[in-house]
Amino acid sequence: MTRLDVLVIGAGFSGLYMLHRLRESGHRVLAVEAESDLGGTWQVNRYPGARCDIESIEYSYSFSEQIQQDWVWTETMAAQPEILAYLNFVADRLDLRRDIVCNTRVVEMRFDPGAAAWQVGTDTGQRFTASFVVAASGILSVPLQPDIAGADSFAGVSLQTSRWPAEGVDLTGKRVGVIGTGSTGVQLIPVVARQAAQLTVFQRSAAFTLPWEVRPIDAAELAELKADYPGIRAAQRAHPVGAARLSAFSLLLDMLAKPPIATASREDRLRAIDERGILGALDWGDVFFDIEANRQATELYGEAIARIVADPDTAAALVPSHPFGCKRPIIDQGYYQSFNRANVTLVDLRRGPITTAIPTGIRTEQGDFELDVIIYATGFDAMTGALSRIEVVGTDGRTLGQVWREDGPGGYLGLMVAGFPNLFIIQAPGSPSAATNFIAAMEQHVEWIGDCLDHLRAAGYRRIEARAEAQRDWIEHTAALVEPTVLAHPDCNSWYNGANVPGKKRRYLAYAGGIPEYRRRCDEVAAAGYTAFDLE
Ligand code: NA7
Repeated sequence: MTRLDVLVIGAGFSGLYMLHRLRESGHRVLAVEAESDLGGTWQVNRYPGARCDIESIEYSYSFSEQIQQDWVWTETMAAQPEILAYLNFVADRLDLRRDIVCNTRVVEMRFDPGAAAWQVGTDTGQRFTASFVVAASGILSVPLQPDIAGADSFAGVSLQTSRWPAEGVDLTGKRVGVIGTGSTGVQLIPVVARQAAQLTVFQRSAAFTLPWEVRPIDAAELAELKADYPGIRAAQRAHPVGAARLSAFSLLLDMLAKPPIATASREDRLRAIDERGILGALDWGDVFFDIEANRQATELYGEAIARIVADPDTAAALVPSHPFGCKRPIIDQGYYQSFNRANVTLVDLRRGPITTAIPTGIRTEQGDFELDVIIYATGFDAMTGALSRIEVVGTDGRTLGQVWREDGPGGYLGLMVAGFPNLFIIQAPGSPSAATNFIAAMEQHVEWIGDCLDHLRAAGYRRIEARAEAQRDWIEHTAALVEPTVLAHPDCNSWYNGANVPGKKRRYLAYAGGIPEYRRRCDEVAAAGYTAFDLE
């Protein structure tokens, strides 16, 4: 049994910074990591084309001037290998590895009220007693098993994007099927199209994508950026989505200030797509609040796709049927162009779904498709998935998974859940997390939790717990923020509101009020001595 002040679950972006922050202020802390190495999301999502959709200069730690000056980004939006290399660089620079236990998965946690501590069990048999636990287990870390009958009967190779083999996979000469056209599928498809002999894309929901060039950063530009880091970080900190430069979110937010489509003439609309292609189709101020405006923008989007995709049936099938803005728009690199290749076929599952996997491929109501490889890009049990798979037993005997299943996903400030004292969750439901630059939101969480734990130690408190009433108010407040937007539309089904997981209670999972406002509210609670929580 190892006795700790704080146990951190996970050694991805959040866990690494949490470990560092707590070690700096003298807490006895260890991080346990289920994978064989650190990196979290960027360790396991090694699929071809994996890349961040936020500029690296902002999708990176801001807490160390030395690290941001010393690290060299080579592209505007880094690909997975570069981000993983960056995390390894940070871990080495801060000497974090000595306090990370890899290949160890937390499987159970029980709160012992007498000791005011968590008893933690792992799959290796190693046990910990920790006064506090910080779950940095990731918001998109549990891949969803697709509900396709007979999946195991497929005789070829089955791959999951978020568990891609570290040694890579050669798809040359192969007949490949990709299931899923979310962010992952849209990144993967153009790359696989260039490699495979044949690519069949199985699309259940078409995606809105915003084409954007990812380009190399040369030494001169990087030097300029580095000289301006104070300005870049200040702008980022003041920005609602924590990314003032280009990102899928900032594109969306910038649209709010644009003229409405509802009153735009046919000429204005056509000019928009003449000049800016599919970006121009969506760039209107009213699409986020007015469903009819949204429908008109989608129609224009369809026209813009038809200018890129040569086959009219394929072009029509690529037009989404859900409102724009209710899923994270995807930054794409030649996605639509891929469908002009002779070796790429789109199967629109709205015309007839997959019925089963068969030894030779995929059977749909439209016919059979012979494949050597099936790639599942079918998403995640987001936000609540990782902790629901650990038996986290709280004070009323229910597990956290059970509480979220029965009462709906939630937490006070998106940081703690009533009934689970001394457990902090980085990016719990109700935190800005998924609606923002994850790294900016995560840094705020780590710093707030670090300050809170320092305070509890200094003031002699051994137990902190969210109050049920405060949590209820917070959940109502977060729901009210999205009520007037397309995010609340019944056709908005995605991991953002749990609709992608059968049985998950539907609730928008992120805080949509922006990081600065969120920070202000969290700081207010801290300045008042954390008395919004029950302290003992
Ligand atoms: P997403 O965005 O949840 O996308 C998953 C895709 O997989 C989506 O197109 C789903 O269609 C599709 N899907 C899921 N199950 C099936 C089955 N059974 N049959 C056919 N198609 C299916 O996950 P991503 O990994 O792409 O992106 C997650 C986040 O990672 C992203 O938002 C970024 O923040 C980074 P559906 O829409 O459910 O009809």
